[in-house]
Amino acid sequence: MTSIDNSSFGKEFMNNLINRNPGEVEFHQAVHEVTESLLDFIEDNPKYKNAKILERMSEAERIIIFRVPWQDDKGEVQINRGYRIEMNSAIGPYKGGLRFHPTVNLGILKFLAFEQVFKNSLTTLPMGGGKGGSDFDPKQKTDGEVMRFCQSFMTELSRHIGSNTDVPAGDIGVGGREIGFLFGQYKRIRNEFTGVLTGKGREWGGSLIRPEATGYGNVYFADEMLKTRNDSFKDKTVTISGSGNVAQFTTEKVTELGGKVVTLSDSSGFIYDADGIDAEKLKFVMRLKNIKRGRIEEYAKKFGAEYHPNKRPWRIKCDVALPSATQNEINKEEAELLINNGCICVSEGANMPSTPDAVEVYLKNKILYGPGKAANAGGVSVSGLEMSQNSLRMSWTREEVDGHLKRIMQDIHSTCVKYGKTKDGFINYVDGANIGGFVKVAEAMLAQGLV
Ligand code: NDP
Ligand code: 2IT
Repeated sequence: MTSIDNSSFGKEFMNNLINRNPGEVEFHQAVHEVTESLLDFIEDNPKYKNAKILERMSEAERIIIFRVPWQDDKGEVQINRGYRIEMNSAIGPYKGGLRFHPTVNLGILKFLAFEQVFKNSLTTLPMGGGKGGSDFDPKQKTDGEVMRFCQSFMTELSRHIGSNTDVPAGDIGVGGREIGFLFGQYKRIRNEFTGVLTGKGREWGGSLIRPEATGYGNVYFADEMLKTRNDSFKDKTVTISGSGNVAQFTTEKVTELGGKVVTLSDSSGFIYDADGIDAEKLKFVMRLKNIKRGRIEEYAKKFGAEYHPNKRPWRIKCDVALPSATQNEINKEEAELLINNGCICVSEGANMPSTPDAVEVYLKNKILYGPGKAANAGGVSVSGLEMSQNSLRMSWTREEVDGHLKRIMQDIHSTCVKYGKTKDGFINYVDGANIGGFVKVAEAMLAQGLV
C-alpha cells in the first residue's frame, strides 16, 4: 500500500493543505488519515485525480464566522464566536452538528465537517456535510443565559441555513435544551415551521430514537464487527469514556446485549465500577448529567465506586472499548495498554478519539477497530430519518426507526468490508470507511461539473 511519505502526489497534496490551513492540526490529522487510505484508489481511478476531487473535498464550499453578543444574568455583555462550516453539498444539503465548548476553533470544526462528509455518505441517505458551533461554554450557565446565547447565535445563523440548504443538530454541549432554544428563534425570525434542525423534541417534529441513535448505532456496529469473529457482547467487559448523550445510550445498549460497562468519565476524571453500571445506576447518571448537570465524581460517592481524578479509563482491563467523549482521547501508550490487557475491539462513538499512532497500534495488532466516521454514523442517520419524517409530515414508531437504524449500521459495515477487506481476510475498517464514503461523493461531484 502506498503511503503519503513515498508518494509525490501525497506529499505535495499534504504540504499544500498544511500551508493553506496553518495551525489547524486536527484538520491536518483528519485529512492525512483519509489521504493515506485513498492514495492507491485514486491512482487506480485517474478520473478522480484529474478532476482534483480530493483537493476540492478538502476545501470547504463556504465558511461563516460571526460575532455572538449576549448578556449574562448580571447584565454584563459577553462576546463569543460562532461558526458554520458548509463543507460539501454534492449529495444533499449540508448536515452536521453544532458544538458548544470552550476549545472550539476553526481547525476543530473543519476536521469535524470534513469527516462528516464521508460519514454522511456512508449512511446511504442524501446528506452533504457540515459542522458548526461556538467557543461558548454552557457549563455553570443558567437556562436563561443559555437561551439568550442560543437566540443571539441563531439570529445570525438563520440567514445561512434552511431545511433544503443546511440542517444543523447537536454535538458536544448541544442537546435537547439548546436545540429547543435554537429552533424557537429560527421559527420566530423566518416565520416558518420546518425541519431546519434535527434532534428536536418529539412533540414538535423530533424523531423517536434520535437521542439514543449514536450510542445504539455504535453498539450495533461493534456487534457486526464481533460477528465477523463469531463473537458478541454477551459477558464482555466494556470501558466507555464520556458520560454525555453518546456514552449514556451506549451504556444502555451494551447492558441490554449482556455486556458489563465498568467505566464512565467526564473532563474531570473517570469512575470505575467493577460490578457494572446497570439500568438503575444509569438512571442516576442520566439525572446527574442531563438535569442536575453535575460531575461524574458524584457517581463514585453514591455507589461506592472508584474515582480517578484527571485520568482516562483506558488503563482498566476490558474486552471492548467504546470511546465516547472527544477527539484524541486515546494515545499510543493507552492503545498499547488496552491491547496488553486483552482488548479485542475498539469502536468509536466520539469523532477521531484515537490519535494516529493509537490507530497504528490497533491495525498492527489486527483487533476489530471501527473508526468514528463509520461507527458513530447512527446519530446523523436518524437525523436523516427525522428530516424524512418532517418532509412527509408523519412520525414513525420506535420500532420502525430502530429497525432502519439497525439496517443502516449493517449496510455501513458491509460497505467497510467491501472496500476494506485485505488479502489475508483482515478487515481494515479505516480504509473501508474512507474509500466507501469517498466514492459516492466523488461520483456526484464529477457528474455536477466543476463546482
Ligand atoms: P455531550 O456534551 O453530551 O457529552 C460529552 C462528554 O464528553 C461529557 O461527558 C464531557 O465531559 C466529555 N468531554 C467533552 N470534552 C471533553 C474533553 N475535552 N476532555 C474530556 N472529556 C470531555 O456530547 P455527546 O455525547 O453528544 O458527544 C460525545 C462525542 O460523540 C463527541 O466526540 C461528538 O462529536 C461525538 N458524536 C456525537 C453525536 C451525537 O449525536 N450527539 C453523533 C456522532 C458523534 P464534561 O461534561 O466534563 O465536559
Ligand atoms: O458528529 C455527528 O455525526 C453529530 N454530531 C450528529 C450530526 C447530526 O446532524 O445529527
